Amino acid sequence: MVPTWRLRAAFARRLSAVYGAEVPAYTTLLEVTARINEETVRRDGHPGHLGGLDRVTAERHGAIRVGTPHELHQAATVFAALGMHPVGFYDLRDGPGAVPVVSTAFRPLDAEELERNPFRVFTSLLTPDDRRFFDADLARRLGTFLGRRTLFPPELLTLAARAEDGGGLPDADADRFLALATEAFALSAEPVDRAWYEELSQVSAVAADIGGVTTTHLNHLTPRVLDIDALYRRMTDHGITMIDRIQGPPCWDGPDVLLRQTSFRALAEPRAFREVDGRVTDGTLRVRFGEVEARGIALTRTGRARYDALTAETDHRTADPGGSAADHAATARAVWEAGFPRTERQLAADGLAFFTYAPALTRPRDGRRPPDDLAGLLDHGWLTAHPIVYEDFLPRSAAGIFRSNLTRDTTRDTTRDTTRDADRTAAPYDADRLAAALDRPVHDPFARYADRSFTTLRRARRALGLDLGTTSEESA
Ligand code: OOG
Ligand code: NI
Repeated sequence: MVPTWRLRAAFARRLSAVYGAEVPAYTTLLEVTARINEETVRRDGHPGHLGGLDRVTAERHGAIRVGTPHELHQAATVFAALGMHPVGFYDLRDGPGAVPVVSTAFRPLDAEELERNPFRVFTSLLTPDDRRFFDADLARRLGTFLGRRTLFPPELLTLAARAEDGGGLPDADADRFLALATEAFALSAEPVDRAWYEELSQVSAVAADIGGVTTTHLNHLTPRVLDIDALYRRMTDHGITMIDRIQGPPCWDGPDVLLRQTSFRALAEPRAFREVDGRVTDGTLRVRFGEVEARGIALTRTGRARYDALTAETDHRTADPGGSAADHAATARAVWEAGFPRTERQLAADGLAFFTYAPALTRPRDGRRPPDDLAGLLDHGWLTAHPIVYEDFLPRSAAGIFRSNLTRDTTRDTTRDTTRDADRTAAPYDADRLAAALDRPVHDPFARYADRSFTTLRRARRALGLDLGTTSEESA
């Protein structure tokens, strides 16, 4: 019997092998990442602080895009077999990098499962009923096209359901399931209908990538690196063109929080096309790329609000379009130094980040009772705090990642944002609508982190003989 987590780890490995064969620059990225991780461990010691080295070495996230709620539901069935569940709702349809999708991330929920293998897949759903992007006629034709295709064969879905029910699969079935699941996300050799793909590209390259072909495919696969600034320089030295900066928090000497990501631009890949006259020709498409990420500590809602405010402040100060990437980095660092705690202890005491807590092994023996507040408990050595890794994504970085790889901007009619004509407005999408399509709950990431933090804090307080009444989500 192959248990769920082994299926997940094997699936991540197989996808990585397929993607490496399809996109050679990804293999270079993996090599450079492994080298940087080794060097970082040698220089700074074992990084167990934010996940063990085994976890980090195997750690990947993928990104896929589907066309209909039905396809999303099926993708969820496959991921559930791998112990990956929908967490978070991301609406990427607004702002300067708007793309016509809403997204969630499938990932393991529990700490032990994450440590075994944290494979996660950022999954986006096309929104053809959003009239700011698609007119009614195009939406109808998209619906017809998408309704005719099958992304996931019935055998795969049957095996997936069995794996979910049984918490794994017998060896032979496991192999078959993994082969079918991997194949579902490989690039297809099926010719692309040139006229249809082009028509959708006029609206959005992402719409064409999703709705212009009869299959789905991995859009990118992302390893985790321990020093993303070093990686960015090294990839540039290798002659690989990176996007102009690292997304997320700046490089600074305070705690690593949330997520920092960067990528190299999409490369031209050979694809077959079917022309209007029926001929099949060779061509290229530029949609798939390589991305790398560094993960830090999960922030509470208050911490996240602080992060968003500092990001807005940085934007404001760097609004001058003539500024270089180096100016941007220096400004961002200055803004953070003025506005963000410099230590993990301060993050914990201010309720800005999530930690697990444990009674200190050697506690004060001065006869005094432990203080009641978290800051006091940490300062006087009663409790130790261990950071919780951020396991999710950032909508702004996601939009930046999408956008950086589009050759052409999305056409979105912004006059339709506020119009009263129901026929022309943004289609309402939220976590509930996504949950209905999935027929599964969409988990709230903050609630997951808070729950874990809370449980350990309550246990630690009980061990110190303190009451449990004063803990709130934000102090956890
Ligand atoms: C997904 C973009 C989001 C990330 O790392 O933020 C993402 C996509 O391009 O389909 O993967
Ligand atoms: Ni990504």
